[in-house]
Amino acid sequence: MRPGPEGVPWWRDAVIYQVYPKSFADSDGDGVGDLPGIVARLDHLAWLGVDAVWLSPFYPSPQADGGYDVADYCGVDPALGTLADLDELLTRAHGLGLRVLVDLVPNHTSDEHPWFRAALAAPTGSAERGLYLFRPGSGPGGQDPPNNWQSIFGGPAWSRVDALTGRVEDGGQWYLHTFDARQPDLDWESPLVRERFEDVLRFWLERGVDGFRVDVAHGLVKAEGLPDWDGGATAMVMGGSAHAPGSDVVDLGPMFDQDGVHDIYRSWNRLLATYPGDRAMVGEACVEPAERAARYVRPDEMQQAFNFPFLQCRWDAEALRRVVTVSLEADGAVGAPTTWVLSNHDVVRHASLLGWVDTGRSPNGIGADDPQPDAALGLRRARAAALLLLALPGSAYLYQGEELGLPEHTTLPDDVRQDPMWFRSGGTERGRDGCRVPLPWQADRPGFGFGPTGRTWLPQPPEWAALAADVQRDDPGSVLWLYRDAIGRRRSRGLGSGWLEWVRVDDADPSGVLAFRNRDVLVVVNVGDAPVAVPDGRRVLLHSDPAGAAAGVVGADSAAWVDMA
Ligand code: TEU
Repeated sequence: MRPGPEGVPWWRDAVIYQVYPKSFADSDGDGVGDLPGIVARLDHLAWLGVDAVWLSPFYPSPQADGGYDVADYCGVDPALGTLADLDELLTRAHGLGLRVLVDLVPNHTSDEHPWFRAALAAPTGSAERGLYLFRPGSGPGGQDPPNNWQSIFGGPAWSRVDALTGRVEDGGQWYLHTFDARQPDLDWESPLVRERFEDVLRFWLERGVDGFRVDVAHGLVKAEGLPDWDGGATAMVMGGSAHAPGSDVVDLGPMFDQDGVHDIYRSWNRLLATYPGDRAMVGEACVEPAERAARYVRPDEMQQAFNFPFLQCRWDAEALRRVVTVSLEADGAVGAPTTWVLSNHDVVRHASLLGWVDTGRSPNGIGADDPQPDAALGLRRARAAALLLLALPGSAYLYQGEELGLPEHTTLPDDVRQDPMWFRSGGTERGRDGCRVPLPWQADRPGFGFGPTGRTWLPQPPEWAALAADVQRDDPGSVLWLYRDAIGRRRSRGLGSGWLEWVRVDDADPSGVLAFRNRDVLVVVNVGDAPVAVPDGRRVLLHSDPAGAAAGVVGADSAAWVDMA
């Protein structure tokens, strides 16, 4: 594996590529991606030049939430492969110099997890029930939920136990599920839950994983007494986009960002430290403001947390400058590297979000009858955004397919949708299927070469033919090559471990241009309308727009790296 500078752990400046296993590559032709499919395509990631892979859940799961409903934390879903396949994946990835992070889903299990099955079978007040948040209902006979919390996917966050067991229980028992009803929340006040998860961590660390992505890291501990909350559910979802970065503390309610969560990460930090090789954790802590999120990456907690305010930021120079500055300051204050991310499996792909004039919107999915983004504008901006993302100091997260410039599937037929958000919202939220469509590898093969039979568990948009990986490999002007070149230069110039200094490009309108120095590279991102000239006599290392490169300018919605050495 690439040696870091002496004593500097690999994750501080890593480029980490998120694989959503069901949609990356299919080896057996059933239309669902799998672990052998990933193994067969690892050379793509090595060629791209990333440092690590984060695998979204591949565990046994009824797939009520795309695998984030885990029925066995120490296994592999038979549809995705076997533990031996996972071992093979680790060996092959490590052989190619790629680290591997696996997804840990500790806030909730699947309703089919044996722990929950046992809890349902056991009586009220039993030790088995103690692993989860079972509570008596309110109102006469416990007919109403214990409190007014709403599920993030829509509807109440509580479901009745008797609906599952068919047994009437005194006081009408309910169980809490922050997400789908098939994802019961664990009770992290229970020492047994803590013990069992430490075993899960050990299981994977011993198998050789390099660390964990921690799902809903801000949600494990709930406020004592589970008090009512009138803030609704939307405010919890990644904080929404209403709050400016750097704003005051945002109350996320009694279900999120409780002080008690930090004890858990401190204990996991100690556990990881007993294994060799800089094992790391990255937290999905949807917490604002940045200072509050930085508490998850204090020296004795997790190594990284996702930078959701950056992902949600408008295409606006002032807003971007602000979110970058605030993030660097907040993480810098605790000695942690900042992370940068544009897309993941929960949000509309940024090549589509950036194709709207109003880039401040972040809907939960796009449907055929919604206003459609401008694909050409989105792609142009996505190319520029890639040069911003990969020039920033710290660690960068890529979501599978963004290196191909893939847009969201914005016209998926509603009858193929699978996201529980679509069902629980009664069809008012399209959900996240549009960013989870199987990848196009080969333009002229059925299913764009996703697997051997052409089957794909979600249909691919026909326009993806032009974006297939094999077509882009043959085109040095493609998005794929832009990502590869940027990752290579980022490494050779040490940008990930560099530092940022905002500068002005002399003839630029400062309101539309983002310009900074990182080591000996000048980065110019033009989100305005007026073109900016490249400084005289300086060589352009990378440009998101070939026409601008030829003309020696950075035009609207483009970006360049300029050599200042
Ligand atoms: O997401 C946590 C989370 O807060 C989500 O509500 C997220 O903000 C939302 O999907 C955005 O639309 C994690 C996983 O990333 C997600 O895929 C899972 O569905 C969720 O946890 C439950 O495990």
